[in-house]
Amino acid sequence: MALLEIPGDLLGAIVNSKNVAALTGAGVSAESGVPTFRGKEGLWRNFRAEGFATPEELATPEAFERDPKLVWEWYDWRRSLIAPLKPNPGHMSLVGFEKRFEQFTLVTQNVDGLHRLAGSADPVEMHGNIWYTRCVDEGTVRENRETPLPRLPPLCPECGGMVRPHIVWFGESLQPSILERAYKAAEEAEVFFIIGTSAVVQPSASLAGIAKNAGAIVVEINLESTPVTGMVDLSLKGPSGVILPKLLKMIESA
Ligand code: BJW
Repeated sequence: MALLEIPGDLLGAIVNSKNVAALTGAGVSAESGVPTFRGKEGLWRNFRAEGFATPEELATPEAFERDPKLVWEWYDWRRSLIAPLKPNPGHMSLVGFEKRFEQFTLVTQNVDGLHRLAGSADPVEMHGNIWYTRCVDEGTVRENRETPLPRLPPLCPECGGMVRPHIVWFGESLQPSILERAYKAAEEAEVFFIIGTSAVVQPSASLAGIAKNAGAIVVEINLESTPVTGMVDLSLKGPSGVILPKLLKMIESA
């Protein structure tokens, strides 16, 4: 296996780090078959919903208020698409990082649950999880893996009210405890990886800058350049399912 081109002093610093964090995005799950959001094959470009000017509008509380059935149809379709998919070597390598470093925090924007399925112990899921629902009236969060769902929108088994996907939509605040964990990981990391994300959605995209300002080495893994590429210490261009296993091997054998 051809190794990655990483300056020796940088590799040495990564190898000797005790506290490491990673932020992942849709690109990490792309090689498992989960569509990304942006780009020409992305969900936003290829999904059209009647009555909505742009598909992004579907991921808003206003859309759910206006047409909960339509929003749930979109999620039901995505759940059915994701259900049979398996973690790829990128997800598996991040489990390896967790074992290799004394402290490793995995922060993800992904809602597909593939990091957990791979074996990552406690990923910080910034945007929620597609396999959980939340009662609109009571706020109770429940795991629900049924695909397809027998009734859209699904109802709360306790109060009979409507449930929504346990996902953070545009304009909604992230859960404070989740945000706190993500900021802490970025502030305390000696090395911060930003992997497979277009780095345009806030507040997630700000984590790399927070880590950099706090003195971390920032390493980006992506197929292409993003708004953070100019400030990273190392940019590794390529599929994360190929780059991460190589990186893990280099770290383990250094
Ligand atoms: C590969 C690869 C391979 C491909 N290997 N790489 C400050 C400034 C401006 C706006 C805001 C701001 N603060 C907040 C906002 C508003 C908004 C926002 O950020 N908007 C921007 C788009 C402009 N943010 C919010 O509303 C957030 N809430 C919030 O901040 O509340 C407080 C507040 C509200 C309003 C104003 C101010 C403050 C909530 C954001 C929730 C985002 N939710 C979504 C949808 C969830 C729905 C669902 O999944 O069903 O989460 S948006 C969507 O984007 C999804 C993703 O998690 C997120 C990030 O996408 P990601 O992961 O980066 O995917 P892509 O597709 O964009 O990129 C894939 C990348 O992978 C590409 O770079 C490829 O090259 C790469 N790739 N294959 C490696 N094999």
